Amino acid sequence: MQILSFQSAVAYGHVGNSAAVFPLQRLGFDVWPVDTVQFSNHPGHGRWSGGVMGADHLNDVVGGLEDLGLLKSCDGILSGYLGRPKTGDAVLRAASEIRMANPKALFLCDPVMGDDGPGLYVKPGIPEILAERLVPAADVVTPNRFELAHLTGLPVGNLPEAVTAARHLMESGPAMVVVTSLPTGENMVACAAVTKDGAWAVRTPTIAFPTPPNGAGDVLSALLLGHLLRGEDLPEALSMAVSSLYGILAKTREQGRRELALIAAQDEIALPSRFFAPLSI
Ligand code: PXL
Repeated sequence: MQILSFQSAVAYGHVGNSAAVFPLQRLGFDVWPVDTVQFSNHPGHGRWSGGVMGADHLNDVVGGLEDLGLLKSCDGILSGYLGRPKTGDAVLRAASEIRMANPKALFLCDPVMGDDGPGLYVKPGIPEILAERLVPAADVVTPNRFELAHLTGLPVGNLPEAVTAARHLMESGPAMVVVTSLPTGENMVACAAVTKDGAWAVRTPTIAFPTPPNGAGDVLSALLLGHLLRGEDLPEALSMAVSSLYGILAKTREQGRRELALIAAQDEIALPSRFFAPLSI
């Protein structure tokens, strides 16, 4: 199975495509990364260099895949950090081409725009293109708590509020919403999965870091798409993705790393050592 992935790339560390590609490969997928930016490292390190890819360049790359007739053979499309609003056009063009050839292809859009703490961290215009065009076109969206509140204008402080806001977001198009980074009680964090048929939560202990690694959300959305494409239902797919991510974070903490220990923890991707089950909520 083949997945086209539009995300950032960093030379050092693991965010965007540099966080998503390897886990999907480890699950057995062929991944075609289209890099929306190329940075030296994640901006969270304080300094970085590199730049954002132009819309013409991205359209050119997508056009090259189209010319060879390759998009027809994609089973999934993943989008994350966009870099600039126009990047959304290249993603939508590829998604509609893939869908025409393969109506069963899944489009997972991670509406990357901000988080608690930093607030909105993307260029002006990106939240709008995500809300108005990419989220409505996607089958699955994976906002964090902050992003869901921003997209819906609703409070998202706990699981019931997350389910209500997710159902509101589903009215714009996506059939599945996964909300990440929900605080639930003492030293626990939850993800919620919502469809029209039900809602589930997967809870894990919080792992405390001196400086939390970036890219955990990018690994989660990649693994979620991978498990959905393997044919798992949403709650099972989320449970596997969260369990693998927990194993990766635990290894990262154990090794005292600032960047995700993706390679060292690769067996957690294939078979998580601790399994967190989905509970109906
Ligand atoms: O993890 C999301 C992400 C991906 N890529 C880049 C980022 C961020 C979040 O800040 O800056 C370049």
